[in-house]
Amino acid sequence: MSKQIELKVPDIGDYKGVDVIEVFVKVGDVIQKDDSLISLETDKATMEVPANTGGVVTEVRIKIGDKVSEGSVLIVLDTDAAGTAVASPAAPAPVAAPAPAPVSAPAPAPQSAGSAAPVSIEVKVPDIGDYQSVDVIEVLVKVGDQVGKDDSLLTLETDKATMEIPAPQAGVVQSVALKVGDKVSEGSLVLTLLASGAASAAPTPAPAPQPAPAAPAPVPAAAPSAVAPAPAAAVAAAVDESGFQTAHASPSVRKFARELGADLARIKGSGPKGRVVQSDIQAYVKGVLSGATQAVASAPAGQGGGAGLDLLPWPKVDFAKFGPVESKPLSRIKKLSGANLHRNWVMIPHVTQFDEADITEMEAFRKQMGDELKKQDLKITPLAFIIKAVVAALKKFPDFNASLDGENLVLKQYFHIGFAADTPNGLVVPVIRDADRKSLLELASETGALAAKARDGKLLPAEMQGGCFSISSLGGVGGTAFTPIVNAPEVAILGVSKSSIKPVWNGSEFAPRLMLPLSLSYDHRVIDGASAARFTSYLSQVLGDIRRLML
Ligand code: CAO
Repeated sequence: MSKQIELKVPDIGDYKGVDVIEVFVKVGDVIQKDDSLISLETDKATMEVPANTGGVVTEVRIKIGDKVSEGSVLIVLDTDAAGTAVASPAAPAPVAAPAPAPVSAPAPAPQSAGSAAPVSIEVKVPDIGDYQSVDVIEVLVKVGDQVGKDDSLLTLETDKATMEIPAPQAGVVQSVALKVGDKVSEGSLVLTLLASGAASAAPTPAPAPQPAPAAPAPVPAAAPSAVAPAPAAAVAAAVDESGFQTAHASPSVRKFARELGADLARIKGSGPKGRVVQSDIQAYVKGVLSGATQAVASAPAGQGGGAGLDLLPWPKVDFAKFGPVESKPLSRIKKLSGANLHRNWVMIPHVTQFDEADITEMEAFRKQMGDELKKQDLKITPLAFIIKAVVAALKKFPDFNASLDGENLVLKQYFHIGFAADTPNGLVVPVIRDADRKSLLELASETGALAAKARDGKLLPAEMQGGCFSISSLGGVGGTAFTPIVNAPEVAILGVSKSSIKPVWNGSEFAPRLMLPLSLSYDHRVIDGASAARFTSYLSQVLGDIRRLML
């Protein structure tokens, strides 16, 4: 015969008529002792009410928005249902009450008490150097949590670092004395712990806090995936820490979001007053994994501080309704380069600087050389000259031969130049290593060989790595200008369009000159507009007078 018991709201201090803001269970759920049933919110704190026993939920008597007080019935539980893992069979009593911080609560029984009786200890903020009144930015545990020795209890933030305060020993959290936003110093009470085992009889001082490399940085780091060569992981795009901390969500939901690497700041809450609830996180993560949501590192949606891409879902159209169609999968290269291009386009603030180089003389020289080279079965195109000129400009403007690494600029002392190559399967960017040490002819033969390899799909991964700056030449195809996308982690890319004869004023008359259009896209976080204009002017001068390439 089944045994039905009612689980009620325990002693929650002086609070009456408290809002139910989340309900974690539904009829049919199999729950364990200490599983959270509901989340309550007062004007001061959020608290979760755990089950004091396990069983199968047969009735849920409350819903979000209800107001409850001590003794209100939450759910009815069948503690004898087959297959139920009941942690505490002898506990059909009213709910043992973990109460909210800072209200101290009756202690839940420890999971394994060991031979010695558990002892209640106070955990205090240990020696944290000279810091006083340090901000609590995260409370990582709640009443009823089982913690292990050295598990992090809370995160503090000074103007210089974040640090986590570890548990001095294992046990069950009885009460939490702090909340986010409190200020603490050495000796401030963090929580009381029902320490397990004999060793707990004498509370050990908590070890000194460690700098927390994985913890939120005081200042959100510069978009890390801007320098990551691989496509950004979907869910774990850079978390907006300040947004995360101020997001409206309960501690357990925060913990859940942390575990999944989901940025609370980007998640719209469906709970009361826009509170983010667990199902919002699940829906968000599902959306990211299915591609419907973009987890790009941008600021949170609708929060003045630089709204995120709160985009509409991609339009779903039945194209066949409008005429015959054929569906063809994207090539592997297109899928890979598409993800990289998308990230670069979204994460890098692009500006494109346009210019023109007078290549009349360069072309005359190239043609002259070309006739000679033909006899040796060699070909030289404008690209080899452009690579040479780009290397000269990179030497003069080293910020263009750099990558962002957090708040540092990594300046490269080598000159590996990538060039976009159009292949039947999509775009690839082979890299010419040490272009500064190669002659025009070497550059011409190497670009030719790499382009042929690219077209045959035979480029090795090493031949596409280590680039400092890229050139995208559409000169052989056509067009007057375009805006290439910076190839992260590089900070600039040169687009080259088709040269054409134009009338150019030489001081006394218009003369026909062969003009080469240049389009330099750059990362405006690293490069200023004036530097970009200087870079393209210098490039034009060098291409206009190739004797400078000898310098
Ligand atoms: N203006 C006028 N003519 C040009 C030119 C320019 N800027 N650049 C090249 N040409 C000419 C060449 O001289 C050659 O003519 P001839 O055969 O009469 O000498 C012809 O155009 C074809 O050149 P090419 O394209 O075979 O050789 P290249 O060295 O210029 O380019 C490569 C090699 C691999 C860059 C090119 O084949 C290619 O794939 N380009 C496309 C790159 C691309 O898709 N970029 C867009 C990426 S999205 O940002």
